[in-house]
Amino acid sequence: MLTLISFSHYEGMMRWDLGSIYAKSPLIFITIVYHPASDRYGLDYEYKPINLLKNEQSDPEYLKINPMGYVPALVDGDMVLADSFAIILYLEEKYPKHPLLPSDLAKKAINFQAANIVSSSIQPLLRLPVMHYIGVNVGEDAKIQWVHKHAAKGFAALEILLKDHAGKYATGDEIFLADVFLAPQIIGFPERFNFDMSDYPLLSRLGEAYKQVPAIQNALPENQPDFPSSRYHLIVST
Ligand SMILES: N[C@@H](CCC(=O)N[C@@H](CS)C(=O)NCC(=O)O)C(=O)O
Repeated sequence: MLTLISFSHYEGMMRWDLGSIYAKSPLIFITIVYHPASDRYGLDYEYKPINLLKNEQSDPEYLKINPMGYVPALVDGDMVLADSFAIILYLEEKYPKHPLLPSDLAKKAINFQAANIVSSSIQPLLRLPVMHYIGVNVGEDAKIQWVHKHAAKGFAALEILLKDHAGKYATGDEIFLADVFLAPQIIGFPERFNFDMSDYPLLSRLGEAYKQVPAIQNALPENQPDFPSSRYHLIVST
């Protein structure tokens, strides 16, 4: 049995409801790929939420799993692995039945590049500690400007990169690695951050296509076991 350790949706969504800026977790990268309800990528796993707002990622027990103190992490028997990219590539080789990387070398390279734009050049800049630092040292208003600036830069690069490769999805008519990283970055982002997507027609179209994919629907925060049943209760309880 695989154990996936990732952030608690309960706390993550609580912050969104309260209007704070919160970047969507790489957790969703993994759940999209390996959600048990997904026909294509289904793998059974146990899910252990980590409460980031209670700083559980810095708990000494968790630091034994990932000394970086980030989620997600994966435990597979004796194998302990952290970082979405490493986890996905590990599972890709261990369970090659439904590959997320195309065999065509050029297409594979585009997938790596697009996934890396999200995981290295967008997501880390929108992380909770970065937002916290900006809020404290620059000002609350600067957070949204920061998010817009760095999302716009990454989104513009993705539009150019994918324009000659996209089909129904980022690099053709099948879901590949690039889509697994793009979906969580695009879905919900414009609403959450009041971000105008009109300069990014390709990404907008991909976002709509992703929302129709059952595995992606299953991976949305509201479909996770720790998502609160009542947002009202959630807000009051804070
Ligand atoms: N490169 C890592 C980044 C992981 C990451 O940024 N995780 C965030 C959640 S979105 C986290 O654990 N934040 C806790 C913290 O910053 O203290 C990956 O892709 O897995």
